[in-house]
Amino acid sequence: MTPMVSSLEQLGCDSFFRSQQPPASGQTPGRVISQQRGQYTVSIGEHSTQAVLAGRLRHQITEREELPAVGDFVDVETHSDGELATIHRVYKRKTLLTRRVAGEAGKPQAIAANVDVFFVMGALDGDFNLRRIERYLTIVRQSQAEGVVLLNKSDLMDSTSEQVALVEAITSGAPVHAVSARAGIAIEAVSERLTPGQTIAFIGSSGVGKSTLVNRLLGEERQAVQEVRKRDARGRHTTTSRELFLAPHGGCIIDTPGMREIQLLEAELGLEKTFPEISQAAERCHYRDCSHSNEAGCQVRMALETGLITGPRYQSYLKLRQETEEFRAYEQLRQTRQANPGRPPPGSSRRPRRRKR
Ligand SMILES: Nc1nc2c(ncn2[C@@H]2O[C@H](COP(=O)(O)OP(=O)(O)OP(=O)(O)O)[C@@H](O)[C@H]2O)c(=O)[nH]1
Ligand SMILES: [Mg+2]
Ligand SMILES: [Zn+2]
Repeated sequence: MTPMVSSLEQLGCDSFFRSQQPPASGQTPGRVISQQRGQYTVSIGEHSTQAVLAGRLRHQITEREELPAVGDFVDVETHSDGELATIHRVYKRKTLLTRRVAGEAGKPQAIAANVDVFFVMGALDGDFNLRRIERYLTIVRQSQAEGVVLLNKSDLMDSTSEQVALVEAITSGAPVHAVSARAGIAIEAVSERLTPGQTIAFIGSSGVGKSTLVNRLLGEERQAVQEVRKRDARGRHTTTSRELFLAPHGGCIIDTPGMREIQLLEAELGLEKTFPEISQAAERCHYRDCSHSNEAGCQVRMALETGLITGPRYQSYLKLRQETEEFRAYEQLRQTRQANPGRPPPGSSRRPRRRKR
């Protein structure tokens, strides 16, 4: 057992979790702080313990995203030898960030649970891409957490205002800050959100400086950091697993490994919040399930022509929407198969393509 002086309140256990069913006798609540192949490190306040899923919980879980993730609150039963604990329950989540696992069509993976603010990070010296920021913000908003954009490495720039303005134009209200994790410039934008009971997390490509900022907030070099490759300015995937840390003045921080691709699952809410000008126009399209490509009475195309919607935003939206529709189709197929094992997959009964309003 590793000593870790903290209380569950400091770890973010508030009335949202306290008002859920209390732990069964012999069990204590805790928070998942890291995870390595089926084994979890759970902080139960004074200390942390290694834990595995109880057999019964394992059987109850039917979807992969129901498995505990970093940030989850769980009930554990510590055993008399004090070495290994079992997880009996996962609390209902405040927020949950999921993505599609690369290479496995449609499979959802929980990235982090119960995060209040996700800082979407890019680097001003090259690694920042408006379309990728839109993608991250869509996923963050779908998770129900708040999104804030950080453009890091401002120490390398003479001026940042132009780039900040470019990004602000596509975040639909999410704040954008130019910061330097290494030089400690403007990081109040982050530390002010790091208050007792709050959980913040960093996501973004490898090498943008997530772990450098985490170390600065923790006041010590807890996370390994590595130079980006000179050849292509890419990061080296230094951080390899997600981990939750308790900050010295309260608040929890989750560092994540740089993700090469982050594919969408269900993203309706995220898209609506990230592309408000498009979803507003789409509400007035003639066909409810308009694909906004060439239908008559498409208000999105109309807004595109009048310049209310820009070309790159339109393309970006269509791409993300396509992804989330692929996921839905896959889910539907999977659920039908689960409900009728042995039956041939659906597809023969064609739904009418368009429903007129
Ligand atoms: N100039 C400058 N370099 C920075 C800054 N922040 C981080 N770096 C450097 O960028 C490189 C990558 O930083 P990391 O913190 O390892 O990046 P990361 O986002 O955690 O990367 P992964 O763990 O691979 O996802 C290191 O060499 C850092 O020193 C900054 O504000 N300015
Ligand atoms: Mg890192
Ligand atoms: Zn349309």
